[in-house]
Amino acid sequence: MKDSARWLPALTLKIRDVSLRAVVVPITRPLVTRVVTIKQVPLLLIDLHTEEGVTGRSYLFGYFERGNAYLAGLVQDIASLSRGEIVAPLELYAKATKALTLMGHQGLSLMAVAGFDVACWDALARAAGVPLAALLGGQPRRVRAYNSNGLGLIEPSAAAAEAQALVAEGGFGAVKIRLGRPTLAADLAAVRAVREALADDVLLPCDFNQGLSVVEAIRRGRALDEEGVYWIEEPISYDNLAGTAKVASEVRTPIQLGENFYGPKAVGDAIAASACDYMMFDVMRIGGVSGWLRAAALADAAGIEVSSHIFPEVSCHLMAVTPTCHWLEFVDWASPVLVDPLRVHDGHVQIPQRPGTGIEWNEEAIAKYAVAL
Ligand code: SMN
Ligand code: MG
Repeated sequence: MKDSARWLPALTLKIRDVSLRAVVVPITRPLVTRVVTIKQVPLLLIDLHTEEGVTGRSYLFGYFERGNAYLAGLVQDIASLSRGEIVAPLELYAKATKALTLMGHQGLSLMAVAGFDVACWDALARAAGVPLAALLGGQPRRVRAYNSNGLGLIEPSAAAAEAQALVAEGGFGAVKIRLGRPTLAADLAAVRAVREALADDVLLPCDFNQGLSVVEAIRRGRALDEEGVYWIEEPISYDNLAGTAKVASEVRTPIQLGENFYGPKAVGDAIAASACDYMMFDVMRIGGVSGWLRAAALADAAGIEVSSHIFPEVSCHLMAVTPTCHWLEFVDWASPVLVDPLRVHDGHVQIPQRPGTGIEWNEEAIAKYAVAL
């Protein structure tokens, strides 16, 4: 046994292997966006087994069914590489990203590293007997959330009714509307209908899902400056930082970017480019818990408020230790396969008072939604 292993006996876990399962889960409110229509979500469920009998859990979002299989191959490779190692997530993260260097530091390889990393941190928190937020030095508190289920590119009257229902579902203080209809007039009609239907103090961020050109983003952004939207998310292609910086300088409403940032370096690049006013991290793309902590430090240094992107079960713990914590994005997409889905009350998600992230698989549901890998 290594010295380091003797110093912290409670946290000494050794990696045995991972088991992976794929499910396709129906969602209650289908989401039509500018780039994709989501009616069901393919999830890759990860169980990280240790020699000590503690199991760490996480899940990845394959986006489409084959996506799960691509990710699964990489997660298995990372697990084989890590077999017999002590669960020291920062070291394993470094080792895995190094091993995948020639596959690239972004995209699928980083998503797979992230899935493995979250499972490692979950295992550690379970071994320590504390919620992940507590292991990271925070408190398992309540985190302010917006309801991001639904409110896609639908008719204005339907959007207005859906927005009211979404607020009522958990006393939410904000809901997000997707934009990027064929015309500015159509987007404005939807925003006005929804704004009208909501109380003045309910915030209304909007999301273009990268659908516009720089010129069109400035045109629509300036029009939205008059409509009471809280932020404008991904107006143009996510990796056009100079373009987004131009949009941000021409539009008064804060520009939100980040669900497609791959790793902390992307955060540094966006800060250097003054690309946006707000940031949101996706735990799968930012590099798991390890990647998030570093990304959050960079955002803090730049004075940028940080929200989360999907994965609310893990993100709530990370938001609790993010110095510039802003809004948690709440979606219930993974809820059907969880024993105890997140609870929302008064517009806040309560971090589960259980060891780890709180993710426990609902085996019956998994059997029902299982698909081949
Ligand atoms: C979104 C789009 C596609 C999948 C998940 C989420 C959206 C969001 O951009 O930010 O909620
Ligand atoms: Mg988005």
